[in-house]
Amino acid sequence: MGVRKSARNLTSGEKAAFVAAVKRLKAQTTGRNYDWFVTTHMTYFASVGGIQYAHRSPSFLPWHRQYLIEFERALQAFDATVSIPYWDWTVDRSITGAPFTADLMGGNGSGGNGPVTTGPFAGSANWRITASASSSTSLRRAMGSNTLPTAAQVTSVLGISAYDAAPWNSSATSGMRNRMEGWQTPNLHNSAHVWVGGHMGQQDSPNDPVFWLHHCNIDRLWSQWQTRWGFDSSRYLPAAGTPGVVDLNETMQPWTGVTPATVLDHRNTYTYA
Ligand SMILES: [Cu+2]
Repeated sequence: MGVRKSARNLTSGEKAAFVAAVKRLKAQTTGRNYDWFVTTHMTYFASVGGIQYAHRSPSFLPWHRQYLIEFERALQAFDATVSIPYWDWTVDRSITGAPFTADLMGGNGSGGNGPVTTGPFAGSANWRITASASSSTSLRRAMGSNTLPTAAQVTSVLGISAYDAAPWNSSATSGMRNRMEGWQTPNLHNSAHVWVGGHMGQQDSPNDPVFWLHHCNIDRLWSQWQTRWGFDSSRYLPAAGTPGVVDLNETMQPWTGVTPATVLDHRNTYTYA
């Protein structure tokens, strides 16, 4: 079972292993390769068949949990020691600190919204973007245009006992999920996408490998919320009969046999250090 660690605590060997596995998945030309993950995120960015799976809906958290599990399994097929690290942006708040170092994610883009110039993903020769919402073939970042969420803001969101609330979308004014996703103050998940900028601000955001570290942290915060309020199925809403969203026992596309209920308890698959 994998243990997901903070990016700031990875050894240089663990950083190199993670980067190498990501690059091997990117180089894979068939099957569920890196670009499959990017295009899947683009497809499910909006509603599919009238259902909001990945965003602006209760299944934001379980959909991305399954998405990260699949990505992590794909990396582990190359190197069984690899787990996705998390970026705790309440602690690591600098453009030049972890995880934006030359031995992991690399740093900022040049100019306003330009190509990343340092690290393993700098320039299209090292990391060519092919499945994209824009024409750039180089990874772009424009970091620091807003303020990252604080530890106090995280604490406030984790203290909300209700998982989600009607109308079950980006307009929900109560419940934990919409604050965690970021359409209600304090806008946790969305704020960090905006703070990195560039590709991270677009629907093809998984083109930036820091996407996985950010979503790993969001999943970790959900796990902390579950540790406090419960991992059982009563801690997901809505339960049944809700149009346009994924109820507790409804399938989450593009997977088969995967529902919010099947991913609620992750503790036999991975844990957080
Ligand atoms: Cu995201």
